[in-house]
Amino acid sequence: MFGLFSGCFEALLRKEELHVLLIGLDKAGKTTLLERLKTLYTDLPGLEADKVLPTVGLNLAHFQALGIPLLCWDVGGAAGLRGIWSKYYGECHAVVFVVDGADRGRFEEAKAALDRALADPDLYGAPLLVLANKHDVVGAASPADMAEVFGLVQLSEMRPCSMQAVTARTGEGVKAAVQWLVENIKKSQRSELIRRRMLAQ
Ligand code: G3D
Ligand code: MG
Repeated sequence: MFGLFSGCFEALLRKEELHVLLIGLDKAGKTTLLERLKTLYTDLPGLEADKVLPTVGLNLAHFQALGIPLLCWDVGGAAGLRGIWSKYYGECHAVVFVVDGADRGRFEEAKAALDRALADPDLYGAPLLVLANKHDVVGAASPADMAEVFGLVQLSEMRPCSMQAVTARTGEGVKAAVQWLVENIKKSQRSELIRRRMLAQ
């Protein structure tokens, strides 16, 4: 019986576009990551890293990964733009929080921004993937050290969480990160919550 339900749920997910919200401080590498996702998963290559401009509004990427259609929202991360993040919380299936792993001087600011976001009830239960970006930079913090700084063990009491190292510029680690996202969104009850909320509108 469970197999039948989970099969139906899987079929529904295949039709529905899943929403992933990319947030993090400015210069963490969110837009570079978004463009890398386009290059890895679509026929139209994204912009190369040296063509990416600071984000003021919103950038989007639609693509299919592991048979599931995904829509990524990349929202500006400068201090004056972070208030916009919450507009996307209610409809996102998962959050990707991008951190510049080489910029230890901003870890505290990044952790505070992440904690503020996760305290919003509209993100209830949303799987969280923290990406330690710029892993190519010599001296970048290891994902284990960053998991400690960002309190991943405590965060995982409230939601599925993972910390993974990536290099958005080259794409290293990005496919493994997307796989974690898709698998955890599939397992999450949040998808059902969002579906009900959308049907009620
Ligand atoms: P944001 O969208 O989070 O604000 P951007 O960040 O994607 O605009 O990237 C900010 C800077 O970080 C860019 O450099 C970009 O090339 C760089 N960057 C992004 N990802 C990586 C990475 O994986 N490795 C390294 N070494 N740099 C990366 P500039 O020089 O344009 O500011
Ligand atoms: Mg940007």
